[in-house]
Amino acid sequence: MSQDQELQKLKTDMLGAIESAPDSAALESLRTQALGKKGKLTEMMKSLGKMEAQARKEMGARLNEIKTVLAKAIEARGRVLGAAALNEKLLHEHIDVTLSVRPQDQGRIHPITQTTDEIVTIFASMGFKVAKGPEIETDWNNFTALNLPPDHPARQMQDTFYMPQKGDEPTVLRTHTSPVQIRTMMNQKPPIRIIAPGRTYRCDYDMTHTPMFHQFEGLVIDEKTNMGHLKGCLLDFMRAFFGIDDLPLRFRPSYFPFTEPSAEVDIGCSRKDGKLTLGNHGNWLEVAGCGMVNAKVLKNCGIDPDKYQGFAFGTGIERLAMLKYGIPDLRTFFEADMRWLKHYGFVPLDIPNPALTAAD
Ligand code: 2U9
Repeated sequence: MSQDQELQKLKTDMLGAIESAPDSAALESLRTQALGKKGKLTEMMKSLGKMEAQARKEMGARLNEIKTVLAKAIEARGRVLGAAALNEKLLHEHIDVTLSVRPQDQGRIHPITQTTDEIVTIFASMGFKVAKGPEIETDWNNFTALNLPPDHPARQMQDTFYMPQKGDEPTVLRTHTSPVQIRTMMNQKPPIRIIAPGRTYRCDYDMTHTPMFHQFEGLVIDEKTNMGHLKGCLLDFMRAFFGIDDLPLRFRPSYFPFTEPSAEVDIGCSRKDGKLTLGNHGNWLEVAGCGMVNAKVLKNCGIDPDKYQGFAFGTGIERLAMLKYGIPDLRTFFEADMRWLKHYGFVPLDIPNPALTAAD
């Protein structure tokens, strides 16, 4: 048999086998035989190098033509087999819509997850985006950029978990989510409107502090953003989150290195017989801190403070969850006690989420 006849036979045989391949496994094996690295055609391609120029050109073209024909045939057969397999599946599979739902007592949504979802939902409805960042941060992102001076108490070993050096720079477990805003300002141009929820770490453990806790902070930067916008934003949020339409909110002057001016945020409450009730009842409860972003912080992040200004705020997620859902002890959040989770956790799919309706 001449080489040409041999090639013709190979093509005819392979085409026949491909067209009658009974299933996709058989087709795959034919693909390897025909086109794979150890396949017949590849082998023949390898021997082209030893041929004379003219013969190599002719043989190369012929082999390529056969390769294309076989690849097309494999693809066509694949489509036919795929459609047949799907038809077969549709014929024999069916969904029993009368089946009852899976038992709902297997697992709970942790109150921190639920509360974070509620917070994000409300801020999303106000046009905020969620921003995230690493929990191991550089000393610069966590402290220096935020105008926290080297001798600030927050920087001391007994307050912050220091991590091994990264090159020249010390790293820390972030003590707040503020570095997320630093990163955002360094990488994006205003207008900026973000919230940053996440885990934060401080060397602390008692009735009201755990070494790991959750915060969310917000940041808005634009040309004319002012403190009135900040107060309106927090008022709308607190009312939506707690589901209390006339919940009062007030600012008390305060000091933070990263904001100027700064304020503590209080909401209305009553403390009758030692019982705390939120609402318009004449008493006040501190729930957050806030202020206009310090011009020095804007400058540190490459934003021109003569053109842009904005506000920031921060609060603890556990604190908001405890107030909203009547959870008395912070430490129980992280004890992984199934009885606690069954009591305070949320059933997946069953979404008793006032934030969803209050924010509409
Ligand atoms: C940038 C600029 C300013 C975020 C702010 C607070 C005030 C605040 C605490 C509340 C309770 C943290 O969980 S807590 O201990 N936070 O009082 N946070 S202003 O200000 C920023 C953040 C980032 C770049």
